[in-house]
Amino acid sequence: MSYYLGLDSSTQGLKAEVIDTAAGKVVGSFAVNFKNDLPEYNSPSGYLPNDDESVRHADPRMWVAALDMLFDRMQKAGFPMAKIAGISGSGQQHGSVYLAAPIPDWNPAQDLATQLVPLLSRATAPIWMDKSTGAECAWLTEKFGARLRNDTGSPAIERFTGPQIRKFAVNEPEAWAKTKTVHLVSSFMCSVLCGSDCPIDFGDGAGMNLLNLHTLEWDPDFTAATAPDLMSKLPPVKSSQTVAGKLSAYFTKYGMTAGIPVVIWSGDNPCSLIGVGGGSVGTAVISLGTSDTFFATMEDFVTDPDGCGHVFGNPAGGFMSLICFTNGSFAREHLRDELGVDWHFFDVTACAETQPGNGGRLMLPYYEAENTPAVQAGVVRNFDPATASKAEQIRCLLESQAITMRRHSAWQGGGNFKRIRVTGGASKSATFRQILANVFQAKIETVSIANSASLGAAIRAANGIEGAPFDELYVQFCSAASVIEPDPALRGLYDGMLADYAALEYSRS
Ligand code: XUL
Repeated sequence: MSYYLGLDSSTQGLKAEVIDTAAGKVVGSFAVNFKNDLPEYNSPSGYLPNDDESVRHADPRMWVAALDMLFDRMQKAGFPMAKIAGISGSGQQHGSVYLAAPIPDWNPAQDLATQLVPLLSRATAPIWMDKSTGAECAWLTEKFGARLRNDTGSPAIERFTGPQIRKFAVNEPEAWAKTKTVHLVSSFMCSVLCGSDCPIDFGDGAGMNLLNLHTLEWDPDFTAATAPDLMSKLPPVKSSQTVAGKLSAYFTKYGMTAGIPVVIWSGDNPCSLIGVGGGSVGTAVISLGTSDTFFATMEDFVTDPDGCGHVFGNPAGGFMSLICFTNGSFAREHLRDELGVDWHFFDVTACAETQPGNGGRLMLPYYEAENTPAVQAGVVRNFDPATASKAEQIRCLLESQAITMRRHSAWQGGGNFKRIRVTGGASKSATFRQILANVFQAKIETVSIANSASLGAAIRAANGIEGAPFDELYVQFCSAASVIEPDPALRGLYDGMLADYAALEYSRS
């Protein structure tokens, strides 16, 4: 019997899924929530308060305290910890941890958070929500132009780790000089498990503006320009199937077996791609969260000519795309509050009362500054909302969100996916799923496991350790829970609206 543990160190907490590959089922799901379980870190949403709204840093002690708490919880719940044969993990992408000393083999007499303090060269870790590196991005763009995008898969992006490292090195040169290692959240948590520094994988490494995706090595020009001596401070970068190390004996206090293999961690989006069974060509994934993300396995390495999308390493080999739409559930919640309706009206009644196409009504739903395309906040409609019913305004938002996803995923085949798997809170809405099916003219499938990143990590552990092929693991753990077929009669309608949407976008820029 082989149990594999997948961990997900996410913005709001730490989650775990354990899979049994012999029985083909999930045998345990556990979680620690930063707001409810670790209030002493003053980070209810996963980051520390800051007077500057653009700055979003987290306390890395909270991440390791969550690890102690999670394992303690699993053991106290009677979970057979000794049956875990291997571990991998997923981390919120782009966040970075700065260490002045190597990760040691931990002393079981003290907790992890206490032992971490003397190792840190920077008390806090910038996370993916940080938007404070505009100047650094401008500098890197000026220096490298399109080369940055062509070689790393992304233009300079505020939340990406390279610009974040540069800001720290320029503003705090003494602390930078003391820094011996810069970890991502993923490689940091993996190192904590192993009690020694571990590498970064191609999936998460590609979110740094530092990894050359043609050579799959740290790019000497980008690293040299980003910060002094950066190359010597980065962990090695390795394939996502690498066994990074062995579990530290520290964790035997939770009943785990010292020395079991730990597969290199990856980013949460690469792990989710695996967790929803999307690691091979042909399936795209839409994750409907605060932001909506669209990601897919890529046939070839291509970059977004508009500079909005990203390319990351695919943990199953090759590459994956990722496009992030800031105004996802954020916009849906905003409109729902504005109209004063409940979720049942929003998710069910509104679409039942209106027709596909909705009289051609479209909107650019930029309730807050949008990533894709990169524009300031400001909602634009091609109609006067005073002339439309609440139901028509809601259908307009959902159809516009589906159309912008199709439009901005076209660079990597967005119009041609025949199967799309949807996850995230808003994927519960069957009407939104039907709109997505019609706009993309693709089957829309849901999956039964909500925590796709931790499930993906567990699958990656089974693949990396047992050698179980991903396709077999997808059949075991990622089957579709529901399928919605597109209505082929609506193809022409939405092709036309796609062109109208593009015209509306141009009219704004
Ligand atoms: C992706 C990104 C987010 C974080 C969330 O580029 O910034 O999806 O990974 O955890």
